[in-house]
Amino acid sequence: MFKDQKVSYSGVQPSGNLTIGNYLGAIRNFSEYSEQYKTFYCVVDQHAITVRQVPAELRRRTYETLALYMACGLDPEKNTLYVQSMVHEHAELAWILNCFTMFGELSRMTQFKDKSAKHADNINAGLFTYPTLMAADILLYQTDVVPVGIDQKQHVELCRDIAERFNQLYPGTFTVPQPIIAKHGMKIMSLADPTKKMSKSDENPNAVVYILDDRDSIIRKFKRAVTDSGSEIRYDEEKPGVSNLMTVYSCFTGKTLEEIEREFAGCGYGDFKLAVGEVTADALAPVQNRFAELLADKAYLEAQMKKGAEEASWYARRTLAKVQKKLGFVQL
Ligand code: ATP
Ligand code: LTN
Repeated sequence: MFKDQKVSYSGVQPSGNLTIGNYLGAIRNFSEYSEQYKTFYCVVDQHAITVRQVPAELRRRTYETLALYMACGLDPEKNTLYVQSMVHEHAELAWILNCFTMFGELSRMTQFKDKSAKHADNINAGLFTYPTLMAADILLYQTDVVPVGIDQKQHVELCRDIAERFNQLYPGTFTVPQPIIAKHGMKIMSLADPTKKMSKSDENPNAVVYILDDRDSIIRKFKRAVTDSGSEIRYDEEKPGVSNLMTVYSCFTGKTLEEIEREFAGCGYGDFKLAVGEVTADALAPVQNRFAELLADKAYLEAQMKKGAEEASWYARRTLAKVQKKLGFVQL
């Protein structure tokens, strides 16, 4: 579809306030592709309704997520930034892909198992088929690379399997995508329980550092972070608390784990936690300032949403038409 240009595609749900996990594991890495790839970054509101949302909040967060994409450095002139529900081809292709995805495959998805345990009163079919909608997102744009945190690798691998299965039956339909997982920051852990992923829908606000938290809250949350027994600043998988803080420090400063160990040799956890809080607050300050400016201009954000949806639709329409033709749907 793009001749010599490769395609990067990713998405974030407007299901809560975005965290430093979303930033370091995903959004910060999106702009790496802006120059050489054709890039599509989507606010996946249709995925968000697989768990109950308050409509006014979903709407507000959709604007906010789009503004955060831009505040994190994604220029809407160089990247197609858009909202999933504004491009109806996603839902249409998802239905088709449902017919090429096995019940057993979907049953094995760990996110489905986790979310159905967490929302036991609402294990709906959308939660189950969430990965086929995600596959539709990716495959509509003939995507080559999908930058995501490691928790999404399994979904991208399923998307590859679906694409390969479809291509075997109908050759030459889809590009088979690769997941790209950031080396550092692939999985930032909760500050309250460092064996759990930091997640924007966590009920404990102290477990999570939000991109938009003010400086004092950031520093306070890191000060209270659960650490392990001992006092040495050393990366050790047996010590997930301090190792997680070292990962965050490394991501925001660019320093290696060895450099950090040397820098904090002889210091206690207290000093180190303060330093992690400070570098995080410093790194997020420019993003927060730009976000505030963007959010104040709703008309601009809406114009960008419209432009993004028009651009995305142009590509999505072409792939969907190709799929429909291959399947034998009558096209007038
Ligand atoms: P939810 O809690 O609603 O499931 P989430 O915080 O897991 O949300 P998503 O919208 O599902 O966030 O994810 C957006 C992107 O951020 C994905 O690429 C995901 O892999 C990445 N991501 C989410 N949490 C983390 C984390 N703690 N560390 C690294 N990457 C993450
Ligand atoms: N499932 C992803 C969000 C998502 C996505 C995508 C990511 C929806 N569609 C397409 C990459 C490509 C998540 O982060 N929970």
